[in-house]
Amino acid sequence: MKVLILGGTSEASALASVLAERAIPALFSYAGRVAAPKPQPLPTRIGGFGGVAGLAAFLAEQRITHLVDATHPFAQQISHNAVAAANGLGIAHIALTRPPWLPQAGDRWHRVGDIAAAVDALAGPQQRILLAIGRQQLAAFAAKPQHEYLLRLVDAPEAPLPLPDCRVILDRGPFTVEGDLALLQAHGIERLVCKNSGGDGAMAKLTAARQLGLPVTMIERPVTPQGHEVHSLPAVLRWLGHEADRGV
Ligand code: 3Y8
Ligand code: NAP
Repeated sequence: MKVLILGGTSEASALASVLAERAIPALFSYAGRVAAPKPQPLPTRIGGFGGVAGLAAFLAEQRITHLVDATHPFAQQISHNAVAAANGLGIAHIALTRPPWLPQAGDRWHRVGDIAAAVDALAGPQQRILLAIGRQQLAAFAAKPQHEYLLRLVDAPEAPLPLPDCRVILDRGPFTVEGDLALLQAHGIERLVCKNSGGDGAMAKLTAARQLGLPVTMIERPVTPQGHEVHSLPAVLRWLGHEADRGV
């Protein structure tokens, strides 16, 4: 057995730790989106593969037997490529994803289908907005320049930002409720805009928004064919035939 984990999420890191502890032969892969990705306890490669063909060639040359797609639910392209490359080679594939968040009592969510709908929803008068969607899709919000945006980014922006009135805080999660409460209050945030990423690593801001009674524009995730999909680490270990070991 030799596993390739397509990473970039808390769940991918947790899986990498378990495989390393159990000395299960495995490799870890990042896209190379941030300057210093979190180190992993597995041999790690950073950068794109070169589409489906590049990923298939990597799987073949590395003699990967099990492909685990533990990428983020908004990372659509890599997930599509993973299914296509695994099917093409006839190797085992599983997607480890986390269920979307659901609104709870006290939440003031406005759910939209994509980034463009989130931008359209900001047509009102100026607000102080925490735009917690990372860096890749900021340009769309230039269509609503009237707002004061607070951006949370992993790395300092290299190019000028596309928003006329914005401030940047540099931070990588997982985040805490205390930290996000303090952030929202310190900046007088009146609305959050975020992706329905699921999981625990980015949920703190929603709990903080609920406590402060703030509205949230929630961008629902795209539909991506994941093939065989599970939502827990034990389910992946069972699939790998390693559930018999110590409990997780
Ligand atoms: C490079 C690798 C771990 C993984 C930690 C999770 C949690 C913290 C919350 C907010 C939301 C956002 C963003 C976010 C979170 C975890 C997880 C998660 C959201 C790192 C990482 C990589 C990335 C890429 C980065 C994106 C950006 C998205 C910031 C590592 C830290 C907004 C997604 O500057 C950029 O270009 C950043 C790009 C893709 C989305 C975007 O479009 O900008 N993640 N994030 C991965 C690679 O190269 O393959 O250093 O850990 C990983 C994590 N980010 O092991 O602890 O599990 O999701 N990541 C979102 O959910 O909306 C922040 O601020 O409240
Ligand atoms: P994406 O749009 O689905 O993928 C674009 C291209 O990036 C892929 O075709 C592939 O390039 C490369 N790629 C993506 N993930 C990779 C990985 N783990 N290893 C090697 N190459 C990878 O991906 P994305 O949304 O930019 O996400 C990039 C990374 O950030 C992923 O690891 C993801 O888990 C993480 N992340 C993304 C988000 C988000 O909001 N999108 C949030 C948190 C974490 P080639 O075609 O050249 O192979």
